[in-house]
Amino acid sequence: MRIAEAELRTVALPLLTPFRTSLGTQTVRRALLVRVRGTEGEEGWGECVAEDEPTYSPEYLEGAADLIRRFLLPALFALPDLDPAGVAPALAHLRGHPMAKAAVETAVLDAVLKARGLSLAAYLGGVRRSVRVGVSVGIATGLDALLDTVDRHVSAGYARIKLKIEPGWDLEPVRLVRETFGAGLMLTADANTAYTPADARHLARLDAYDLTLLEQPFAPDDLDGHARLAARMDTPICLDESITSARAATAAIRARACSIVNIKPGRVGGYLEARRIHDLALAADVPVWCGGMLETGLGRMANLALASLPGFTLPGDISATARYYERDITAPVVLDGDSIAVPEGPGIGVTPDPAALEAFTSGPPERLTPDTL
Ligand code: OSB
Ligand code: MG
Repeated sequence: MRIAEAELRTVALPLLTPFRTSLGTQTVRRALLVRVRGTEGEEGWGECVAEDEPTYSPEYLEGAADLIRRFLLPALFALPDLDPAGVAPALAHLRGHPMAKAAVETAVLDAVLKARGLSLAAYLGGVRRSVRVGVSVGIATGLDALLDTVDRHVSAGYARIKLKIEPGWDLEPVRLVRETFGAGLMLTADANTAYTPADARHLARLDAYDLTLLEQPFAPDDLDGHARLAARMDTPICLDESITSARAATAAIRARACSIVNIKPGRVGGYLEARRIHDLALAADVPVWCGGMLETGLGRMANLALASLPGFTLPGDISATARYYERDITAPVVLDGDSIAVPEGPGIGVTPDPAALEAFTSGPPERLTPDTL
């Protein structure tokens, strides 16, 4: 089968509360959705996790849409056979843009697996029917507000709390949350590159608070800085922004720049590359967990499939719909205890709800066929 038609649309979902990190504040999540239809009628969806601005990564939503429209879909329309494993090789001559590539590969995976009646979790080699999950808590307006937010998520049942930190919002919030919720709370901190190696002594003071990991303190390309910090801290260093491929993961692990890896399919070019990172990390005894990009239900359902692989031993940033949005574009993702069920249906296991799509889509969806190119 070939791709007969594709559609690009942008949805805009208001966040229930603003999400502030060291990179900026988000109040609305805009997401680029890719739908493909094969020549035998099967449909598949993919969510592109590129954000409005190129702050977390060099990609951004409008740029990703342009790339998909002008380069990625034309390359895929030329493919005689829609094998998911053939998508990345067919796009490899186009440099970079992992988030855009991941979105189209996911749409193809969803279409092909739906046609085969196979779930994404089964295809990837998942071994769990539900996965433990946590919440990523943004930088708050004050310490009282932070404690209220953490209390709400702990009461809801989440297995782990991750605090966003930056210079001026680090030791005190971490200390207070540890003191208030006790030794039993699994707690981590994510700096989103807000520090430099000159801050190493300051960051080492986080060792007092028994964090499960410290995520990405330094710039994405500073493997050496992370390795030197890892050598002087007891807290395990986890990399997020630095891990852009399986090769980058191998280099980071070899350099001892991290002892834990955050895997985000968008950041690494798709679920198949994400699985390669899982495999190499498992072989190296490096725990992994599934990160998040404030995805809609579509992206989070797919992430649940990835997180069901055996090496995902730490709770992921895959929270229930109620943590992000009043209304989702899929059936709501719900928490069950400290876990979320892995979808069992074919492909991603969900399809966006047409009424919700209608309500959230900004501008007319763009339809692309081999003839329109
Ligand atoms: O660094 O993990 C991050 C959201 C957007 C961009 C980067 C990050 C995040 C989060 C939120 O931490 C995770 C989630 O989707 O809940
Ligand atoms: Mg992160």
